[in-house]
Amino acid sequence: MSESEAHESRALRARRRKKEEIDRLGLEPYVLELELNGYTVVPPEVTGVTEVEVDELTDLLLKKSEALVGCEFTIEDGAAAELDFGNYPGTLELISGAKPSQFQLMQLCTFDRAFRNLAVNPVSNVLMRHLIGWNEARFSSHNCFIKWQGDGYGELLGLHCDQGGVPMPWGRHSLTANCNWCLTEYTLDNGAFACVPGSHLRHSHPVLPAAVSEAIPVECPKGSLIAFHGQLWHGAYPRKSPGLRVTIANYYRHMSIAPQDDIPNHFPRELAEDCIDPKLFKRMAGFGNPYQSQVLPVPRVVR
Ligand SMILES: O=C(O)CCC(=O)C(=O)O
Ligand SMILES: [Fe+2]
Repeated sequence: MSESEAHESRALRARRRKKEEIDRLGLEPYVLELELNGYTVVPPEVTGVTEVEVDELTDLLLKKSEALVGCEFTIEDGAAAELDFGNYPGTLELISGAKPSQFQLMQLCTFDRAFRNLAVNPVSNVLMRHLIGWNEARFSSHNCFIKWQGDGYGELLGLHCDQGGVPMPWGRHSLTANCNWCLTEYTLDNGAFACVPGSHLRHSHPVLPAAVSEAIPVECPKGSLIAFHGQLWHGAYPRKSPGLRVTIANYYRHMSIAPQDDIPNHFPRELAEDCIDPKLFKRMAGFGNPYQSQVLPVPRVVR
């Protein structure tokens, strides 16, 4: 078999495997939405993540928040004390100059097996591998947003593309893609995800402020998964109601893109074994990159 035949059969194998997985999990309608709109909302009945699991993830995140911030957190009432970020200007808040009303917890897969199990959820992984490349998709980072009543990202809704750091021109390929797991119900007043449907086909950064009037809230029940393309124009509406919006963002990348969190080199291997699908976790983590040592042989002098 020639090298090009071997390459082609690998690509064909990946395509066949992808189709089998999409069919097996009943994901065709969600894949079509991803293609058309750049995002899709997958209900808990389809992801297989139960309410008990959602509550367990939420409890772990609220406990971690309490440990880091120093006061109790509940979904109904939010933080039990007034919080102050000092002069911290936020990240996406910077676009509008809004005062931050959320914080992020990072490296979730180091916290607990429950987060590692979510990271290898078969439905989210098939959707991400569909967008990025069946063999080429890898984890980028695993984060959580804890958001309360306030200005959110301000008037411009923090609209951005996740693959914004990739040099232009962008092709139709998703070089990064994202899974937002909504651990609390998303409504406009609760501070829902905002996006411009179909904007991933414009292959550009959002045009502001015009994009704000094109944006829509993505409203969905607790436990839903919002999966989206790296070029989708998105952000979020401010939370107007009391209490908390809790979201896990499991972010993926093409293997040619640097990870946000250096999982290949720094994630503890023994933790990767401790989850429901260690094989998939290790594959998506991208452990074992060659070229960090003398991986190829050198010839020896003939005597
Ligand atoms: O705050 C939000 O809901 C938007 C999150 C976001 O931009 C992301 O996960 O990439
Ligand atoms: Fe984003």
